[in-house]
Amino acid sequence: MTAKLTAAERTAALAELTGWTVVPERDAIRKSFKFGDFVGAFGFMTRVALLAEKADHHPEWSNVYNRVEILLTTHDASGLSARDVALAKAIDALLG
Ligand code: HBI
Repeated sequence: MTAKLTAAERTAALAELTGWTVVPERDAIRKSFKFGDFVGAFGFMTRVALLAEKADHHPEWSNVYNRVEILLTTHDASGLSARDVALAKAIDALLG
């Protein structure tokens, strides 16, 4: 069972992330990405999918042409956990 982050832990975690915003009604974090075209967006999604599978932790996400919206929360914990923060960091690392 993954534990939800406390308010202090969440604040500290968000300080280490760039561009991720809290979605209070979901106890989640969300970030939007924009690419040159659909292929760039889908290639990014492919790489994120491999990260997610390796982490056994999966995003809630959407794609419209060159844009990708990613929301991270932990279903097992009904809220934000360290797994979400770790995946967010790994996703950001894909873009350098
Ligand atoms: N992804 N976001 C998210 N939250 C989860 O709780 C979760 C997951 N991916 C897989 C997973 N849990 C595992 O527990 C599976 O065995 C269900």
